[in-house]
Amino acid sequence: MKICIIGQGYIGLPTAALFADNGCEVVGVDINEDIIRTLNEGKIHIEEPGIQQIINKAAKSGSYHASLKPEEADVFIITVPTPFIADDLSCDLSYVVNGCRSIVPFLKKGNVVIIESTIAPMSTDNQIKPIFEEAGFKIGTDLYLAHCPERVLPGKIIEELIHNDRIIGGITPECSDKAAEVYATFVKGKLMKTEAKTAEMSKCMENTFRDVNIALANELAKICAEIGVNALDVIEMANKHPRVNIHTPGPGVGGHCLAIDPYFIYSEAPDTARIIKLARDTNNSMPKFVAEKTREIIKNHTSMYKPKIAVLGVAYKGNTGDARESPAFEIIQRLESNGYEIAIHDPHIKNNHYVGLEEALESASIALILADHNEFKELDYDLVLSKMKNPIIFDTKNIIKNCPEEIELFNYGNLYQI
Ligand code: SAJ
Repeated sequence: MKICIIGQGYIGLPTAALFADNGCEVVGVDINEDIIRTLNEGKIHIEEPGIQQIINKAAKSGSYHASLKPEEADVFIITVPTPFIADDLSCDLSYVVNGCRSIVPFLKKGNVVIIESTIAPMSTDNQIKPIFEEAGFKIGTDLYLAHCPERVLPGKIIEELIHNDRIIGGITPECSDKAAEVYATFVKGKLMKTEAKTAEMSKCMENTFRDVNIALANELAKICAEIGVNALDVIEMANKHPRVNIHTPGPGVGGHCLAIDPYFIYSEAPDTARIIKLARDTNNSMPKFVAEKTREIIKNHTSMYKPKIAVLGVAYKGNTGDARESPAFEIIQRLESNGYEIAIHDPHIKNNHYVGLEEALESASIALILADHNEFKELDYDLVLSKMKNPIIFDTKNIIKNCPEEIELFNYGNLYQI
């Protein structure tokens, strides 16, 4: 089976790697020349465990190559980004539509086309199907079209691609059958067949469920800071109830999924999707809250003339170099506009403006933890004590345990004590 995958990003590349590793011939297509060059040199451009080894093996055996242009194949998979349109918060399908148009000249009868990108409910029926029908294909007999959303967690992509259950949303039952056969190549989880619109809504709702629950945790943290309760203790106690699972409050919600997908539902039914929108607004308010609390800590607990803030971590997710939609950027920008000197350190992100841990901590008034990297869970406290005069840590990810007494620690458990 030959597979052509449009988009070689966080999802397209690992998917390509797994098909190539399981007996398929794979061409990975991307519009970015640098990415194609990097991949054809046998290197990968994302930080994700396990992929480099598989790509090395596949490139050697000839089962994988990267290209700027699609090629004829049996199966076409679209894994391109779907941002939202700022004006009305709707799903921007332009990359998906362009990807679909780009494969039309290479399509033959009997091919399978799968959209993996997260898309708003009804997109496959209303916007994607017509592209192939206009090209003369009858869906369900000449061409098999399905929406099979990816649902993997960065950092564990390979494991989750193989073991997670998969939603297979065909335009017709025949489309679902054909798409399921494709994934049966390597997926060990269940292949659950359904309609395209159900698959679209399920995927958007999975991330909305999480976003709404995080918003509840963030709201709890704000209420506790206001009325003087330890939010972290509350969460620990409440979660001992067998049917309660309060999520973890943090600096806001980042990433390309939770911060975006709920809008796809909201924009389809704005008058009805009220909790969904309120949750987005609550999570979007967290960077302002963190910046305000940081200012309060500095004001009440330091006497420096020109305070310096060491920002530890900008990635939206711990132990990855992924900073897409990270709330850290708004926090940094707000604090910078207040005139603070900011030194940024993120051991997982290469950036000429970022500095090493020692340099970031040097004479800093406060260390502000914005990412739950393992490096910060086990901070070198001797270094902190030697570099900072009256060390204060504001841990917005609630990861610091066993902090020495000489360091003043703020987290969502004691914000009311600022
Ligand atoms: N976060 C909190 N509190 C929590 C959990 C997360 O503040 O209790 C924050 C994180 O710090 C991060 C953001 O939420 O900024 C999102 O992180 P995440 O790890 O929950 O999710 P993503 O966006 O990396 O991946 C999600 C996953 N969806 C679900 O868990 C329902 C993944 O399975 C999806 O494949 C992915 O979205 C996607 O591509 O849609």
